[in-house]
Amino acid sequence: MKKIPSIFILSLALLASCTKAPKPVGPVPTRQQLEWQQLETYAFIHFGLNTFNDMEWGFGDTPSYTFNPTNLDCEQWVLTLKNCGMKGIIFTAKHHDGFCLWPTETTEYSIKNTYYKEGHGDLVRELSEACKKHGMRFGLYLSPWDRNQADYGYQGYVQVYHQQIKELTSNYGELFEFWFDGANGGTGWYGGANDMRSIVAEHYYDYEKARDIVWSHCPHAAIFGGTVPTLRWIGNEEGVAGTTMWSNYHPDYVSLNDTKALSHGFVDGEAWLPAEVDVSIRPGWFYHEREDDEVKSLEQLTDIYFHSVGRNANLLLNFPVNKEGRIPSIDSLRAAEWYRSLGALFQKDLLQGCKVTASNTRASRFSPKCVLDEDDTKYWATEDGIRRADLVFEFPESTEITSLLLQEYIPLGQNVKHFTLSRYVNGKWLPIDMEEELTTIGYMRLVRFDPVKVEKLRIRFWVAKGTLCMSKVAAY
Ligand code: FUL
Repeated sequence: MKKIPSIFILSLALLASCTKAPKPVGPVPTRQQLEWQQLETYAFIHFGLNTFNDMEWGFGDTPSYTFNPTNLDCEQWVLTLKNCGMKGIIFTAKHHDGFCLWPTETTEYSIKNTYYKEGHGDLVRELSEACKKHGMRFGLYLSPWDRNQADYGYQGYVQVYHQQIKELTSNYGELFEFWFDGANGGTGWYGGANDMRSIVAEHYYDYEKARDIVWSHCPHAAIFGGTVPTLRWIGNEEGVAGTTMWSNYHPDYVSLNDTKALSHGFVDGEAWLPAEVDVSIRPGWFYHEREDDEVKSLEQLTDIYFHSVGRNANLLLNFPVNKEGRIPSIDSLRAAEWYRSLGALFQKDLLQGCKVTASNTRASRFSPKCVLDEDDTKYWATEDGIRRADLVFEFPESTEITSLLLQEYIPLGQNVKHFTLSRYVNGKWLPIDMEEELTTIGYMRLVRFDPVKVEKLRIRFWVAKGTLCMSKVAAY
């Protein structure tokens, strides 16, 4: 038999290995984390006793009868938020004051003891049903800190807290996210004691058990806060993620409130812990009439979008409900204007119709054309070991662009560490000047720049942790 040259066998082996999908780089998202990331924008609703008493952090002694909305309509909330592109709502079932907006069996400090529906109201039910009716995801915020409970700081309260989680997760259908707030301990009414209670949150609340209760009823819920979250806080309430933003994180840092680490993540983090940017459309989280003229401007909201969703994080935008029980029209009109303006900006992908080439391609099924289609299971990938490569888009005619969208194929991890953009005009490659550094991409990176004319656009990926895998590139 004729001997097959070993170089031939080697080439065949290389070819076979390259038609296979690349190996993941570092930690990868779970299916639940991936679905959560794809939500991109959803709303917070802060409503409760604070709304009626012009407070942000009730002390725990405000009489429950002061909760008295006159024209409450959960469908108005849902339709308003749907109209500005929100995919879900997270509702404050209980804030730090301990007042419960559902008829819990754990305390008398609840909606049962108000004039609302003569004590037969249940806002968690009303909102969950309105969300279901209009195809909106539903999630809950339950403050661990409770300034009303006499037992707060002692073991008895932890059982109450776990019982509240059980009531909320077992009676209102599927939840997409459960929020354990990080503000913990301090002064409060505490059943009349009027004192100061300090706790060590990581140990006190038994968050592993709390998580298990959530998942035993709502197995797909993302978890914010506590010791075993599936996502992390971004480290500020201003609506800004770091320009370098890894979804990778060091497990040892989960319980530390290290704001720098939270806003940037870690290039070599061993866990997948994507970030959520929470920010209010007004200065406060709860409604205050005096803030009616401080609703964020279109420009501020647009910056927030680019600095959150555009930097590999999800945006949780808060809408306070007013004393009537409605989202005020100033807020809803502004948010709708913002959504329309984003829609106009992202209306037409100018890369559609371009010829796309790459300096390296793994195999035909990982062709650079994959970055132009809408199928997020397809991606352009380089051969094993190739961590530096170019993607070039050739326009049919000179075209003006002002922004770019990039997405890595994150089911295989987050990979890109640095990239640059250049444009080809009059026979020369020129850099596209950028205000922010172009480091990470992750699930999504949006970059804005002054309008430039391009005949060709080049994205140069300079450094990556492993094989490059890009699922989408678009220009506007
Ligand atoms: C913080 C709370 O103290 C604020 O009142 C608000 O609920 C915000 C979303 O989280 O920790």
